[in-house]
Amino acid sequence: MLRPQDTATRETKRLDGLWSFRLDPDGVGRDERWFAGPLPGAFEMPVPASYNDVLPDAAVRLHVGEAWYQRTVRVPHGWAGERVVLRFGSATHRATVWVDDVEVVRHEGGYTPFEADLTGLLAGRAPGAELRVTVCVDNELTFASIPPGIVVETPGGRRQHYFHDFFNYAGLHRSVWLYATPTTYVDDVTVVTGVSRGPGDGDEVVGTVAYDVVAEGRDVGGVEVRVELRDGDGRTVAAGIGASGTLRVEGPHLWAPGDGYLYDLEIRLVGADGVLADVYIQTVGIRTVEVRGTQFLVNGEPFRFRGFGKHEDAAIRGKAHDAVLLVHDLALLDWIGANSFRTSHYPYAEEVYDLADRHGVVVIDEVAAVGQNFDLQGGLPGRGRTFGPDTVGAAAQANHAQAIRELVARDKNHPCVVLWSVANEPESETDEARAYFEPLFELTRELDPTRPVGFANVATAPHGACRVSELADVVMLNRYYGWYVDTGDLASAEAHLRAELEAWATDGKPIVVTEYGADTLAGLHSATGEPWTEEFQAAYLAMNHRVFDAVDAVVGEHVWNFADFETSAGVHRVDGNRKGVFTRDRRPKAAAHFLRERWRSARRSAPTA
Ligand code: BDP
Repeated sequence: MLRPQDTATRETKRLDGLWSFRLDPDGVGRDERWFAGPLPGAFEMPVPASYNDVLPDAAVRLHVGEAWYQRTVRVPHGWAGERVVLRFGSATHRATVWVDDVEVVRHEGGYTPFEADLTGLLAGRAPGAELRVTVCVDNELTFASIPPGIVVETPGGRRQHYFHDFFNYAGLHRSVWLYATPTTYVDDVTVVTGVSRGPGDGDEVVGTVAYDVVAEGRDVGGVEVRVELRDGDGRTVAAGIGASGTLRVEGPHLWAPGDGYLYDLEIRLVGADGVLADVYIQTVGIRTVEVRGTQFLVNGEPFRFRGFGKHEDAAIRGKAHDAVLLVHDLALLDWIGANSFRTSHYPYAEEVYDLADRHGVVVIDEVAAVGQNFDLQGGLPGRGRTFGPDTVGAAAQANHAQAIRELVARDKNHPCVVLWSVANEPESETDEARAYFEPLFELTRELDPTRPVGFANVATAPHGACRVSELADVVMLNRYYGWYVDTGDLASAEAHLRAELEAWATDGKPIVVTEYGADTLAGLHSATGEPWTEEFQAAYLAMNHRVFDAVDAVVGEHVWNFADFETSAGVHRVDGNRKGVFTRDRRPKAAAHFLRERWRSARRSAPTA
């Protein structure tokens, strides 16, 4: 799905700011047609934001069910006769949208964009019409949703339980747009890049950019697709005619970790009369990704992942996309010497990938399939297996497949994305899990044959027991030796971690340790390095690194987590999860300085690895 863009033929209007908002605890808004007029009893709510922590009100924070947003918007006068689209960056976890009294779109899944074409609805209206946009957002998690959850009735009201370790923030977390395109328009583009040596002259590098443009609309039969690839200085380096083709770039400046060099692919639809029908610009990073044996190669060079599992999380804002935090977080990644992160445990805002592209930061892109494991914290004793007809079954699998489709459709053209993660810590040692995941791996490969696919394996399904990892190209392991097991006993932890990694290494695939970490209360110190202290976090990381450095197949280390983050209340969580290397407000703990030493010196010796 393309992004809203301002070009010679396109215009955008962002609908962020204060919207009217109200909860619907009794679920009456649809019957009472709250969309049909000004939202009754509404108060202000910023967009983008999670609604949960904006007000000091437990009823809002812990609300379960539907919540309503509304605002009016004027369609710019100059858009008369254009195709007009309303687009949501995300609505967590599902939404129904009305424009005036008309339902225009429904969407399931809290972390991918969706849109409604309003052109038909606007036909016959005077230019500059005012529209009432109403969104009903539902935060309920069920066995069918991605991620799963269960709502229980308690004396205090309905409560949402879930099996993942981050707060169930909800609302409109990302920008809402109204945008206009011509009625004949570029609907989609897919770009796949390659790198080869030039024919004959051994050393000359040639980049290839295979493109596939989908045009739609009224006069689509009467337009020709023309593309032009421009380098960072605006010079045209290749051009093509036709909806698909392959451009050759002699001596390309490759996109590489630490070197986010981008080209612009300008796509034009041109009518027989030479008139420009539409123009869209797609950024392109020329690079390759490949798994070969136990190596993960970017542009044919071994790449080692250094960085974090992150979250979209901040005080008050919850999971809102926030440009301040985005720029700050990427600057901190650079400061600490990290080269990559995982979008644990859901697709992040599109702006995050734009900046990662531009900064040469490598991304493992994860779908929101987290907590598909009833054995873990928050589990439901006695409920049996996670996957099955009465629990996470066919309906969940269909939603999971759709979430993968939307993830790939959204992020396929980002050079920063090098690996798809189809789940985090699912039950994976059972036949049911295997049957559930096999088609999802196939689907992901079918949608994108160019990137490896994996999932983050949980400690309770070790090598030999896990039935899903053989479907993966990369072994991704979340391990907490020294924290959840061998707590505080780093000598035992080291032996156990090493034994397990050596077992996984026999599979002959690259291993990325996608989580290792220890809860650490900033400011808590101890001469003897007790768990929860800053000293322990650093010693714990050092132990892990000794083991990683001794096992050749380990090609990546992602500390859990970049920053402290909010979770649901629980006896193992003190104001959230404290495994951050930075606090929630992004102050470094002692471990940050320790990691900085290790990762910056690695970067000095291999700047693009
Ligand atoms: C893993 C999960 C992650 C948790 C982490 C932890 O993948 O979401 O936050 O452990 O317990 O199980 O800190």
